[in-house]
Amino acid sequence: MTRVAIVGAGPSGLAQLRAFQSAKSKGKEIPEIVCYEKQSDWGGLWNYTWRTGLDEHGEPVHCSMYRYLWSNGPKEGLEFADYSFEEHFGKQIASYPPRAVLWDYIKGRVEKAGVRDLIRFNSIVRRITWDEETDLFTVIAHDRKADTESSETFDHVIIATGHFSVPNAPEFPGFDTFNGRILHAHDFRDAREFIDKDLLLIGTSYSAEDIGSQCWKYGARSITVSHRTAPMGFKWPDNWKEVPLLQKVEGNTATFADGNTARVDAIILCTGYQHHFPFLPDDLRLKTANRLATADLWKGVVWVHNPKLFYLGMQDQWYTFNMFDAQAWYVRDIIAGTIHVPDSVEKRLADVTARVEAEDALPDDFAAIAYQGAYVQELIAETDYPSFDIEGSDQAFFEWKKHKKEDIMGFRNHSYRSVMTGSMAPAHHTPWKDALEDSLESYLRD
Ligand code: FAD
Ligand code: NA7
Repeated sequence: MTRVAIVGAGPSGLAQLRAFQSAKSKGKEIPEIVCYEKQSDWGGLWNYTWRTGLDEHGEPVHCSMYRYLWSNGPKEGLEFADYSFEEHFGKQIASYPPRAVLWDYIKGRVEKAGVRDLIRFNSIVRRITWDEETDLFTVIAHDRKADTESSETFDHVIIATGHFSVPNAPEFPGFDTFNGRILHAHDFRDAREFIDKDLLLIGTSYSAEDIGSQCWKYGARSITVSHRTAPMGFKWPDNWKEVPLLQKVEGNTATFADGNTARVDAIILCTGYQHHFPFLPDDLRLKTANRLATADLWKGVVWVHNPKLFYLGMQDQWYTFNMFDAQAWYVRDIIAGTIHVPDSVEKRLADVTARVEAEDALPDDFAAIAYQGAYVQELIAETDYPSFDIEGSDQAFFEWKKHKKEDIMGFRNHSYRSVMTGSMAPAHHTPWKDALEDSLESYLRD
């Protein structure tokens, strides 16, 4: 029987498990599946931990999420087409759920599918190799609870280990003598640590925007955001400023490229993440920038140099959960033999080149959203994943961008219409900036 290994039980790995289970429930024969997950529970980044650095087993902590994190885009852009928010919660809910609410939703679908038994928890994959003669992969994993190592062979391997966990952490002159805390966004957990502090953030993408907003919401004295390329340019509160790139720190004084200085208590590097696959040899390891058209993946999922190896969710993301679904259903059908992969590396690479060129020609973020929406559409058109109004989802993202521009601390008070069920999300009972308590129970209260 065909054997498939899935590495990671975050949203991408879980999408793959659900894709196979969905085929099985329709009477199709599916491969034997083993999913390896290094954490003790599922949900990937959404499985929050207070820990930073090393976990209870001495392995690098995967989690990059923090307390008080609310969805940074509308839930109407990420809803599963086969499991709506209304099905899960028994009612429509507001559009920007906190982390705990989204984790609950992710779990609901796979609990219903009954796929937990396919996952080996506390099992970190240490090494994967491919043998040309047998045409098989060998997966070596370490069960950290039993403290035993296993070695098994598989016909296919699906990498779903995410790419927002291993920090890209540049150093700036003077860091080694700075009189305060320096951390990467990956290690940020609780905004209350920075109450009454003057904070310096480096970077201008989601982490800088959202960690800065969290710290502002919970009472930081001031937020200074330093950019390498361009400022974010939102209408920030009075105690928030954007400055050019940091040049050096001396004591607690930071100096920027325009010569201006600021006194800061702590520095948070919001400088992004690395695609990091320490368990893969050179011939199987993806090396790509964080972009919509990744390097070396045919249709964004098939490793061009060995089409028995797949990667899920390696793109930069506007679309998330339903894009991972589209990819998982697609990979499932390649393995089943109903979707055909071109038989030459050149043909597979030509697809990558075309995608890269198309992305490079996009004029702005709106076009980039539509580009990724079209990619999701392209994949689901070839499988039995329930089709949905992707242009309607694009629209929710367009509205979101507009609402952020209007009021960066108020965009999460808006509501959007579900393209899965057609119903409008209610307004949340408390404006985001005043909702300091954000448990699942509190968020779901009418
Ligand atoms: P992950 O969620 O990273 O899951 C990967 C899994 O692989 C983990 O469980 C990990 O333990 C496991 N793993 C890793 N290495 C190994 C190994 N060697 N062996 C075994 N298991 C391994 N998306 C949204 O849609 N909305 C948001 O609001 C949002 N906010 C975000 C905020 C932050 C701070 C970050 C970092 C990301 C956010 N995202 C958000 C994007 C996020 O990437 C996706 O939502 C989603 O978690 C990606 O799923 P994934 O399964 O691909 O990866
Ligand atoms: P991103 O989106 O990859 O952004 C990284 C940011 O870091 C970006 O603004 C970069 O600036 C900046 N950067 C990277 N290296 C440097 C150096 N050396 N100096 C200064 N600035 C630098 O990562 P995020 O963590 O914000 O977001 C990742 C995910 O987390 C995202 O999908 C969300 O869902 C949550 P640049 O523009 O390249 O000059």
